[in-house]
Amino acid sequence: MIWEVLPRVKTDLIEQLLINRGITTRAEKELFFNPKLANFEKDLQIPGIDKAIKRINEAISKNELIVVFGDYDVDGVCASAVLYKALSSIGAKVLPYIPHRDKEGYGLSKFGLDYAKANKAVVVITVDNGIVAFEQAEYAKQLGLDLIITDHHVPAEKMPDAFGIVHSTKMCGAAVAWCLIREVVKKELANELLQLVAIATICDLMPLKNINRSFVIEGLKVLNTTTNLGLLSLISFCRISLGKIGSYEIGHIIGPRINAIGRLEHAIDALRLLCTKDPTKARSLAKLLCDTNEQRQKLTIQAIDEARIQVKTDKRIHILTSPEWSSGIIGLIAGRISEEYLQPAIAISVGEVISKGSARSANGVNIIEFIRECSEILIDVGGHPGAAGFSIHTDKIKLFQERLDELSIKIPEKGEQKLTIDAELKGEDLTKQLIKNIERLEPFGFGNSKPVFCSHNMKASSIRTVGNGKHLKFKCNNINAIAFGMGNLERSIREEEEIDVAYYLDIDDYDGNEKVQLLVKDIKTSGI
Ligand SMILES: [Mn+2]
Repeated sequence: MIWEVLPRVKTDLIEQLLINRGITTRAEKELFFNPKLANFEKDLQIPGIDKAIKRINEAISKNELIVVFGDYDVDGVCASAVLYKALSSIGAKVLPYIPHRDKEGYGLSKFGLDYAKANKAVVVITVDNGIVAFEQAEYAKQLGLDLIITDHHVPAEKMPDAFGIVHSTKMCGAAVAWCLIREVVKKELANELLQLVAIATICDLMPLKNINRSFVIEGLKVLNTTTNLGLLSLISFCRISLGKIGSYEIGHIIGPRINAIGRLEHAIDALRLLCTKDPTKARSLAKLLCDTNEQRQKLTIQAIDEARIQVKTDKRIHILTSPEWSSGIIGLIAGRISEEYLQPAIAISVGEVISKGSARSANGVNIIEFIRECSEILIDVGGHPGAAGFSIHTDKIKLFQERLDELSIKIPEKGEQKLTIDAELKGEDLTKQLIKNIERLEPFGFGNSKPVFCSHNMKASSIRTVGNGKHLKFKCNNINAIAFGMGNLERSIREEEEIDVAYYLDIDDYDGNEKVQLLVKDIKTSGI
């Protein structure tokens, strides 16, 4: 692994970390450390809100049914919950609708619009989808439905012909939905709903800067004292503690469980969890989400093993297919393969007539643009520069593979894996106080990554493995260090040898006794 240490331009470490994250001016720094949503009023006022609210108020006064058309991922589910709770609170008649991932697929569909019509709805509001639903918008018109699209995905050259559009790419879908209703609901409810926006912002991998940092910080405050019965049950099932939930817990523990049910079953149960007022139901739904997540984990591990067998390492894009893979996990397969092989990857769940694909970027490729170059072969395609999804007629997969192979000469050859390091530290710098100072930059996540440091010539001692030989535990200049998944290095490091380590700084509070700990990302010794 190549260590790329960012150039040191400031003596003060915090200043340096800010520069590394693109925060350079005084104004940017101010915003970073005072991340109040009120500072982003301009971004919150998305065009189209007034017209949409007028139509919603008309629906309320005429007692018309509104269908909220969501999506099955965390953002889509949270966005649906935001709108459902908000609209219900102001007296609207609301019916939420979340499509089935396998049977209906992503986004607004004729099927869904027929469902709305059959239920005598007059207004349909999409959340986290719809910005490229051209035909569906036409169809909604034919059915006499007033369609309001709220979305944050990348639009095509033109916008669909809908009654109203509320669109911003600056935030996640749940945040766009929140912007729509924030001024028409009670202040307390608007504030309470921010916890759902925070969960969605993190899980939809919005860069945690500017307005998204504000959404997460304000939402985390609410989440850490939440009274939402579903979230409380989920939190207790996952054995995490209220008051200690940060971006890590959302991204790695809460998010995957909300997602899993939509991957394998139906995401409507995740929406039910977020909306239920019945404690018994909250518990049974939380258990269902956790059980489904375990099943999802097993399936993913197996599928990734199968995908690895198909990888040809000289390719610049990996296109992997199987009729066995559920469309709910192909995004996870593509994600893992692109990470491991440092090139973009596409995983396709092959169906009898129609197949579903999911793509993840790597090596700087704008994957949605890249795939859109073959959009005439595909049934539909949507997404972001980092991740995209599409559907394709199964008999066209071969052609699609060939075309992408041809196009892939534009992708640079993969380099050696790089580890970007924020700064070099000396052994004596590694104090609890330093870690506390760095905590001011939290929450970490996409776009504001947890700082990585390196130290040279650190004396290794007490070297041993833990977790059945999987992980390596040792001391570096007498500071505890753990290297997850590096148990195999046990024999490559000698006691008292001087090594170079790259790591995250962490506080280990085992026994209630706070100690500095290095979470090691890479080790260099004279022998490796
Ligand atoms: Mn989204």
